[in-house]
Amino acid sequence: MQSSSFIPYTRPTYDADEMLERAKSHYEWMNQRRTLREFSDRPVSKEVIEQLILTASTAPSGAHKQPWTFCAISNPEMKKKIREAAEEEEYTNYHGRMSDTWLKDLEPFETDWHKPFLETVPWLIVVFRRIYELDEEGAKQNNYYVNESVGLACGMLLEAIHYAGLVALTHTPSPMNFLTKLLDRPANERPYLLIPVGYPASDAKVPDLERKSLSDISVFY
Ligand code: IYR
Repeated sequence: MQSSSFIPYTRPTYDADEMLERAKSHYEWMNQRRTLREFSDRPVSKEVIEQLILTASTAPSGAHKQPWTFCAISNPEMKKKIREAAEEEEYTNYHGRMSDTWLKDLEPFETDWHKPFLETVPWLIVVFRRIYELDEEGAKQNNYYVNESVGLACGMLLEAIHYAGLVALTHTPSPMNFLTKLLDRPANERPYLLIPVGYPASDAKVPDLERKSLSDISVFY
């Protein structure tokens, strides 16, 4: 069994006013984050993407197993392959695999099976969840709370992208197994999210949406 040791941990604290001010200004800044579907081809450095991934990897995870792999793709041929495979799946989705209600719910977003942004954008980050690890004997050891852990890491990745002044789309072409094949990922990894990252196109628009109010989303006891 792995033994663990503990080290001291402290953080700055704020008085009540400053705390409230920080909480408010962080909300206001986070509330400016929007999901984008129209990207510029302006390059973003690999160093930036590396830092974003490091930030995502600070997420908590079940038993600290860190059950994630982030594949960052800037290679144009690989982006083209991913676009073609994603569009093939999405074509089928939009032509029968998605229910009428689902299609109706998507109307305000004006999405369809075309995914040109998968080639335009400088980086695609494909997040894989690692459902098990192999121990020294080659036996499978399941990871814990993998969906929760990887979901948290993706949330932190989106926040890091926003903080860097970049934009992203949480894209889930489904089924996503084509990503396992194209990126040659091992059997313990499953695709979780495909996140194009870059600058917004100069004429980018986002739907005029409202977020639910605090009273709609919270209950205090
Ligand atoms: N994956 C498809 C459909 C889609 C589904 C949901 I739920 C969205 O919020 C947006 C799109 C696509 O990317 O077009």
